[in-house]
Amino acid sequence: MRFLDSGESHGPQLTAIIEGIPSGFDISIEKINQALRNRQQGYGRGRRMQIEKDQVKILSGIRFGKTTGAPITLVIENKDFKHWQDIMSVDADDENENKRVSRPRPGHADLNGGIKYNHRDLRNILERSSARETAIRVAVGSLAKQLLTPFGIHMLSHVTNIGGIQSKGFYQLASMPLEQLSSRIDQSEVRCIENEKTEQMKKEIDKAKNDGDTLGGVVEVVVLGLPVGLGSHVHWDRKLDARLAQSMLSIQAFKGVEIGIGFEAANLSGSQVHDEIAWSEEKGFMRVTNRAGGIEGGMTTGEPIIIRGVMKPIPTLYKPLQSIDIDTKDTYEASIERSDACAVPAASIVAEHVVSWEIAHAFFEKFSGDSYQEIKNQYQSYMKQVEGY
Ligand code: EPS
Repeated sequence: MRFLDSGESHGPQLTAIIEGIPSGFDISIEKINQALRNRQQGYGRGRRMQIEKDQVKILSGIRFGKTTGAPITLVIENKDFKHWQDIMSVDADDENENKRVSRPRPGHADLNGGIKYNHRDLRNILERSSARETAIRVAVGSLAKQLLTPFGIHMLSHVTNIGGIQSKGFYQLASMPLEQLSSRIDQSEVRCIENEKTEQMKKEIDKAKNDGDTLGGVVEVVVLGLPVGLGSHVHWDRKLDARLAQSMLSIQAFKGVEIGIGFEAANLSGSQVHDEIAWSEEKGFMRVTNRAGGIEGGMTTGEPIIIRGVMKPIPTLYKPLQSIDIDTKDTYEASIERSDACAVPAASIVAEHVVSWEIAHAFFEKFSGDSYQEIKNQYQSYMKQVEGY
């Protein structure tokens, strides 16, 4: 299973081609569109989100609501393209020297990308490094998520920190039923489970916005209903925790990842960190606690996966930061007209969907086949084997 995506932030569209999806899986376009709507929401977004109305178009690989086994093509139109047609034109005659971007923004890919790809117009870098690309990755992840639903695998995401305002994580919320968690998260404008913290986070965002500044934060994703043994210990590149970390860090502006208790493990002794093993007739093998966050030895333990990612404050600021013009080499103060003050709530949706893709990838590596029926047979036979272990 793999996918490639393409598209510029202000170009005509984002496109993904997904290969290796078995046949016979139910896919709901409405579920993909709901995920896209969720990604567009969240307190702290800028004016661009009033222009875009993300909706997926499926151009291949699905007929009558089911996957056919052929490559699946997804497209999301950029409504803003109509304002950028000249600047984003493919036609050489439309090139306009005056519209060139020569001032790299600190914290962005602009300068490194410009030097590496030898562009004198930094728009060639910023258009592709933009977080607009996360829209198509959410669409791909939503499709992947739907492939896992028949096997009882579900995921949820929320925000646990914005600008230093900390809220409860899944460890403290484990006793709350999934539906209740989910509806409380969806009701919060910043996808935070605690009402009081939601208000505090919104105040921090307002403050940052008034100061021409931006805020980052922490998002957390939980995956439930996993079988034991997805991923593997045998090769570095088959370890599920390593793959999840890679995909989380591939989200624009993400700077760190924690699995389970994460960095807190440095402050504790081994006996306080590792999860004791138990067994019961009804449940088989299990862990008494889940500090490992559902992965040991690069493989799922069968306990929920708990993974967090930290997003840096968006580097496109109204407040000027010092930079250098690549043509004149003069110092200037970089400031920008339009940006999000905080996109952490949106990033929680993105994190949930890149995790969904990675879990589906590992799932279909373990249970491989060309059709739903073939995969279901394999899954059931493995679960029987696990039960008898
Ligand atoms: C982004 C800058 C802003 C965001 C954009 C990501 O876009 P613009 O420069 O057009 O105002 O709105 O996010 C999205 C378009 C999106 O769909 O999330 C950036 O530089 O990364």
